[in-house]
Amino acid sequence: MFCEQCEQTASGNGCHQWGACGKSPQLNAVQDLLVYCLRGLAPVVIKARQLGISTHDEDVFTCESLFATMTNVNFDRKRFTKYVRDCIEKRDNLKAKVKEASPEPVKWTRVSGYHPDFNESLVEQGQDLALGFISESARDVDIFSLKLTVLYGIKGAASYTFHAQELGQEDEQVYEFIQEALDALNHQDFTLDDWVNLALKVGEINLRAMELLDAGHTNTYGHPTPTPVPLNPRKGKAILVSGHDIRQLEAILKQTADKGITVYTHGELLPAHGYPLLKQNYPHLYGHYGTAWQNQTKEFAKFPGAIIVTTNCLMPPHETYDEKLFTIGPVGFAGINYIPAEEGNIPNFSPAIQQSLDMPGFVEEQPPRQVMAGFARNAVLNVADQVIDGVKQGKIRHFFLVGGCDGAKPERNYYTEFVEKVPEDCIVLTLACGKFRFFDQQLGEIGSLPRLMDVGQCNDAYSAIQIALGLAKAFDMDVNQLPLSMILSWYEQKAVAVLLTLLYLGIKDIRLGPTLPAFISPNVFKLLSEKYQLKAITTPDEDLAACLG
Ligand code: FS2
Ligand code: SF4
Repeated sequence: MFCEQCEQTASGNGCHQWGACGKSPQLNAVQDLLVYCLRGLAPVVIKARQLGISTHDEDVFTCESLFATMTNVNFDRKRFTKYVRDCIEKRDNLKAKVKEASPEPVKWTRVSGYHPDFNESLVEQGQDLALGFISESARDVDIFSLKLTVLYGIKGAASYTFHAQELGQEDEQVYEFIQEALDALNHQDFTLDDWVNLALKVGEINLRAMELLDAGHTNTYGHPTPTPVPLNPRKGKAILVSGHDIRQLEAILKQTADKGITVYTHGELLPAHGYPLLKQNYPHLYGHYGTAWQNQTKEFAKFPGAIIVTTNCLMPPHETYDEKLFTIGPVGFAGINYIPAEEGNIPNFSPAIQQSLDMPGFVEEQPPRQVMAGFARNAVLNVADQVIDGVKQGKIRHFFLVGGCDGAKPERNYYTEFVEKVPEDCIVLTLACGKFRFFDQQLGEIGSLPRLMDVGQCNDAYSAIQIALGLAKAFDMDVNQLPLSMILSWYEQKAVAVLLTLLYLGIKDIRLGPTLPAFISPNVFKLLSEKYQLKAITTPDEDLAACLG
C-alpha cells in the first residue's frame, strides 16, 4: 500500500505496511480504486455539463465519495465496494445520456472506459491501479507532489461542499472545478506551473466552499455569539454527537426533544453551542464532553449513553464501546452500527436514542466548569472598534491565530506551550480541534476582550479569514501588514484545503507543523517558502520572538 495523505503517515514518508490511522492495505486499495473510478466519471460529467445535462446527482456523489476516502472517515470496505459500483453505474448512465445528446460520437479515454471485475478481488485491482499512479513519481517527483496536493486538497474542499449542500448552499462552479481537478489527474501533459496554479485554484474553490458552508450555518442557525458551554455533565440520560455536521446535530436534537435526554457535543461540534437558533430551540443541547479526536477511545468508553459520529475523525473503536457507537453519512467502520439516511437525507436515530435510554446516563453532578465558544466573524468584527483602540493605545501588541488539527504526536505540545507563552498583551484566536490542547485555559482579558477566542470549526477558517480581512480594512493596510501571525497545525485533508486557501489569498509567513506534509517534495516546499515564506514551526520561544520581532 501507499498512502501519505495525513500528518501521521508512517516515518514521515508514507504508510506502506498498514495505516497509522488503522487503515488496512486492503481498504486502502479499494479507496484507491474508488478514486480511480471517480477520475473516470469526471470527464463524463464535464462533457455532460457542456451539453446542458444535469450532473447534480453525480457531483454530490463525487463529493461524498471523496469525503469518505479522507483520513479517519470510513474504514468499511463493503461501503467502498458500493461506492465503486455506484460510480460505474452513474458514469455509464451519464455516458448514455451524453451519447443521446451529442451531435457527434464522443470518444472516451481509458480511465472513463474502465470496468472493475466485481467477480474478482477489488483489492488486487485497486493495488494494480495504485502502482500505476505511484510510478508517476519516478517521472517527476515535484509534479507528483503537486498532483497529490491537488487530490488531497479537493478531498477537503469536497467535504465542505458536501456539508454546504446539505444546508441548501451550492455553487455550480465548485462542482465544476472538483470534476476538472479530478480529470486533471488523468493528464500527463501539465507542466509544473500548471500544477502550481491548479493547487492554488483548489485554495480559491475551497474558499468558496467554506463561504457556502458559512452561509448554510449562519442562514439556518444565526451568527454565532459568545456563549458559555458547560464541560461538567449533568445528571440524566445522555447522547453524544461527534464530528462536524451541525445539520445532523439539529436532526438529533429534534428527534430527542421531550425524551429526557441531554445532548452533548464532542470534538469539532463544540462551536455548535454558539449558534443562537440551536440554543434557543433545543434547550437539551447542554454541554461539551471530551477533548480532541485522538482521545476518543478513552473518552467514548466512559460516556454513559449512545455516541453518534457524523464525520471525521473516527478512530478504530474498542470493543468496550462498539455497541453504543453509531455512524452516519460518509462515516463507517465494519461491524459498527450504521444508520442510513432516510427522507431528506436525515437518518432515523431511534436505535441510538433507544441505546441512550437503556444506558444509565450520568448519575452524579460534577462541579461546574465551562469554556466560551462563538467568537466567529460577526462577534469579533462587531467589536472591531475596541480592537482598533486596543492596538492604537498599545494595549494589544499582536494577534496569533493558533489553529488547525490535533493529533497524538508529542511534538504537538508545541501548540500548548506556544499559547502558554504568548505575552499578556497579545490575543489568541483559535479554531478546529487543535484548540483542545488549551481551550480551557484562563488567559484573562485585555479590556473587555477575552485573550482567547474560539472562532469555530476548521471550516470556520472562512470566518477567521473574514476577521483578518475586516481588521486589515479597518486599519487600512494589507492583511500581511497586520500584527497577526498564523501558527497552524495540520493533520488531514481539510487542513490541506485550508492551507491552499490561505496561500491563494497571498497570506505570508504561515508557520506549519508539527511536521511538514510528506507529500510536499523539497523543491515544492522551496517554491512555497520563497513565494509565501511558508515555514515549519521551530520552538515556541524562537517562533514567538520571530513573530513579535
Ligand atoms: Fe480535527 Fe479531525 Fe476539523 Fe480535522 S476532528 S483533525 O477532521 O477537520 O479538524
Ligand atoms: Fe497513513 Fe494517514 Fe494514509 Fe492513514 S490516512 S494510511 S495514517 S497516511
